[in-house]
Amino acid sequence: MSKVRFPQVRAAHFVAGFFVLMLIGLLATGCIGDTDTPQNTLAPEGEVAEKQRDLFMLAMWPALVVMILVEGGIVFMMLRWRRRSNDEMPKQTHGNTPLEIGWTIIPTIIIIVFVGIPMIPVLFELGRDPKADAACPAKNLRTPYPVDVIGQRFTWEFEYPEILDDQGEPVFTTGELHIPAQCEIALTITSVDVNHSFGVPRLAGTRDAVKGRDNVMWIKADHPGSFSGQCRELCGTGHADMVITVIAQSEEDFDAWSREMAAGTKSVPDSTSEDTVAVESEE
Ligand SMILES: [Cu+2]
Repeated sequence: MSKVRFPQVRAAHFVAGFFVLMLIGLLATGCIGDTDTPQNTLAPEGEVAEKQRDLFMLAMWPALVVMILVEGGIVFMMLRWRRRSNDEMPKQTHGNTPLEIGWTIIPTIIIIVFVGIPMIPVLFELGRDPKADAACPAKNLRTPYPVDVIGQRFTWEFEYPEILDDQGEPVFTTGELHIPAQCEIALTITSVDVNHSFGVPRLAGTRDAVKGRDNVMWIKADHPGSFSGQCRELCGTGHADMVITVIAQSEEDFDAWSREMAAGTKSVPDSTSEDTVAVESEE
């Protein structure tokens, strides 16, 4: 009887396998590395995002090799030693201590040496406090250039302690963060209501905005341009509207913008609404 059913079972397996492969293919299209998408983490344009991308690659390539070896081994063994029609029961074995110790210790050593140890200095560099930046081309600016980031339902407000208006108060923008390009920026991130998360993928990973807490992170844009981001912590009905546009400006442009803001001749919030795809340079 099983001989009659066998081809049908096989066909069903083939169809199921085919659909699983199609589904994986469909899902994989979401990973297409189109570098023109504005929030592509894998196309960094700032030092922090570059280091984070490198960390990701450092973990991903060994993981890919392991996956191919393990999955390849499983498929090979399934095919090589599958049950053929009327095979007798094969010899039964239970455990192999030297093998098990070997495949526990060797991969652990490989991961510690090739992934763990190289990651440690990068993690400390990413997590360090913002520091003065001798490479910043705008010599008249204090570095790290400080900006306070305040998340609130459903906008981002950016306060510039270095730019004071005629009342001596720091100026602010909403939705748009202006920074000098190629200079280290010290962001102090907080919230006035629920938790939010500040994230501009081409410049850096995310940092939570939590009421009553100041979370500090440093960012640096490689060149003048516009970089898009958004709140990455579901914070309510207007969450999707909490977009961020970072405008990195050349020394002269940032200086001119700062003076306009201080003089109150620049409308607040800033009205620039060009596309937020990162551009090579914006003069
Ligand atoms: Cu939010």
